[in-house]
Amino acid sequence: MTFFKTLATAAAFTLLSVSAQAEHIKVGDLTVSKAWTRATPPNAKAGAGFVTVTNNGSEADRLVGVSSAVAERTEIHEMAVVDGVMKMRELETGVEIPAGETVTLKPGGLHIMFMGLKGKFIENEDVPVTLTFEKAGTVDVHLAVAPMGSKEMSHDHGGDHKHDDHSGHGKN
Ligand SMILES: [Cu+2]
Repeated sequence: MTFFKTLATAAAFTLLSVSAQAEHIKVGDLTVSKAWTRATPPNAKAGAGFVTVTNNGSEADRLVGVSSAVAERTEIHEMAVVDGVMKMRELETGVEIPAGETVTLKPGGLHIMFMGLKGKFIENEDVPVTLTFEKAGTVDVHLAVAPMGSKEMSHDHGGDHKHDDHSGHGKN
């Protein structure tokens, strides 16, 4: 009995560590990959998460919601430079995933916004989130936590962001 228990535990553990590195999750016609976030500094109130979604189907879908137990609120945001200033806003109707295309959430663009963080994001750990798509439904993914500041983006909420070119600390 103990032997089988140990085996099962080992198998579960292996699955977890593999998923953190290269998770490709299928839901309906969609594939979710490159799910990641960044370690947060102490007392951070907000964080951003990123995923890549490929639509292998013949109809457009939409990422309409994200939820996670790690934050009080989770929204879908867009960042854009307006008059030389980085601003972000909530996309209330979500993000369209056109048929046959791939949409990438990444620093400086579309992102998942965690607000009211309940704890730190720790490097090499996973942050569980549930994505909701209009047609494909819901899917659980784990965001792999990259080092703090991977691809610099200051992300304090509420204010405007000045665009910062001083991101040259060699990571990424
Ligand atoms: Cu945001």
